[in-house]
Amino acid sequence: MRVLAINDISCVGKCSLTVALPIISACGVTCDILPTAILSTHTGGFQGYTFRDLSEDIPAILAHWKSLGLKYDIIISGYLGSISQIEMVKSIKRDFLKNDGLFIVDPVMGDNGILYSHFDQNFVNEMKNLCRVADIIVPNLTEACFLTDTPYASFTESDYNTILQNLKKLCPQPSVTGCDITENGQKRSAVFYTERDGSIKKYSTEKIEGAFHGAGDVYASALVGALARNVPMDKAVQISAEFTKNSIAQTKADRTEARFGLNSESQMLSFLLALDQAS
Ligand code: PXL
Repeated sequence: MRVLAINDISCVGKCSLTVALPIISACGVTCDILPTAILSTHTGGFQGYTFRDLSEDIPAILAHWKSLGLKYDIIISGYLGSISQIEMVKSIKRDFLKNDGLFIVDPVMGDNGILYSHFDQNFVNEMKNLCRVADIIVPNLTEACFLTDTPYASFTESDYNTILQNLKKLCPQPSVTGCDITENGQKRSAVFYTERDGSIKKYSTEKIEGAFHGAGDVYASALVGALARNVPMDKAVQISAEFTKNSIAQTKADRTEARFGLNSESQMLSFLLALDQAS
C-alpha cells in the first residue's frame, strides 16, 4: 500500500503533514508527501506567520516522480494555498492514482462557520470541482455548508441528512465531521458518512466542549490509514472518530492551548491496537 498525502507543512501547530505523516505511517503503510506550502505556524490563531507557496517546485517534483513510474493506492489532499494548486491536484490524480485507487479530498477551508484566512467564494467554487473528482470527501460541518451553499446554523439530524444528500451530488461517498446531535438527552458529536452502497449512516462519540485545532486532520489521517489497511468503512469511521475524541480529551486534560493542535501522540497505541483487531 502506497499513500500520497498532499498538504502543507505548518512547522508548529500540529496539523496537515505533521499529523498525516506520523499517523498514516504508524498504520503500517508507506506515506509519501507533497508539501504545498511551508508556514512557520498554521493560520488559525497565530499572528505574523510566514507562508511560502511551493507551487513553483511542484512541476519538477512530479516530473521526477513520473520518471520513477510512481503510482498510488490512495491519494489524500488537504490544505491547498491557491486555485492553481487545486488544478495541480486534479492532474496529480489523473497521473499518479492507480486505476482502482481511492482519491480522498479533505476540503480544508474553514471552521466554526467561517472560512480560514486566504480563502474566498472563488476558492470554494473550485473546491467543489475538486470534490467532483473525489471518491470520498471528509469536510467538517463548516466546509460541508460552504460546499452545499447551506447557511451555517444549528441543525437537526434530518438537516444533516439533507446536507449529505446534497454533498452526494458532488461525490459518491461524502462524510461530515463535527455534527452536534442529542441522544437520550446527551449532547454528542457525530460523523455522518456514506457507505459504498450509498447508504448514509452516523457514528457518534461523547461531545467534548471547546474548539480544538487540527481535529479534522487527525480524523482524516486515521481514516486514510484504516482504509489503507482494508478496514471496512463503518469500522474505519468508528476507530478514527474514537481516536480523535480521545485525542481531544487528552488535549483538554493537558490544558495545552487549542492552537497548538491535538495531543494525539499518547492515544496512538490504542488507535493502532483497535486497527489491528479490525484488519
Ligand atoms: O488544520 C487545517 C489547516 C491546515 N493548514 C493550514 C491551516 C489550517 C487551519 O487553519 O491554517 C496552513
